[in-house]
Amino acid sequence: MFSVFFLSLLCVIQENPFKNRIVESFSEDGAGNLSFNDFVDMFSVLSEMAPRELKAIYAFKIYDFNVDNFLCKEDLEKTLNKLTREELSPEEVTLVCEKAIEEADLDGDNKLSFADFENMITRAPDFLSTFHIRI
Ligand SMILES: [Ca+2]
Ligand SMILES: [Ca+2]
Repeated sequence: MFSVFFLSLLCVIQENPFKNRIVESFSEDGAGNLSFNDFVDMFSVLSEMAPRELKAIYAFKIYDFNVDNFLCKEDLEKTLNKLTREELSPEEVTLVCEKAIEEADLDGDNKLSFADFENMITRAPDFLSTFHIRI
C-alpha cells in the first residue's frame, strides 16, 4: 500500500519543475534532507485529499523562494518561469507578476502575505484542487 503512495509521489515530483523547492520546503532542516516523517507529511499535503488550508500553506512555502514569508515580484517571476518552462519573454513574465500582485495585494505593500495569497487563490477556484499535480 505504502509503496504505491511512494511511487506515485515520486512520479509527481520527478515531472514537477518545482521538485527541489518541494523537497526543501518539506524537509525539517530546510536543506532538502527528508526524514521519513517529512516524507509522510509531504505525501499527505500533495495528495488530492489534503485539506484546502494545508495545501495553501505549503503552496505559499514552495513559492516563497527567498523564505521571507512574503511572495514578492521576484518570487512570482521564478514561479512563473518554472511553470511556463521559460516560454514567456522576460517582459511578459514581469507584466503578469505585477498584475497578479496588484490584484491580490490587499494591504498595498506590493508583496503578497499569506492572507493576500489566500485572496489570490479564491479567485482561481481550481488552483487547489489541481495543486497535487500542478505545483
Ligand atoms: Ca519571498
Ligand atoms: Ca500585501
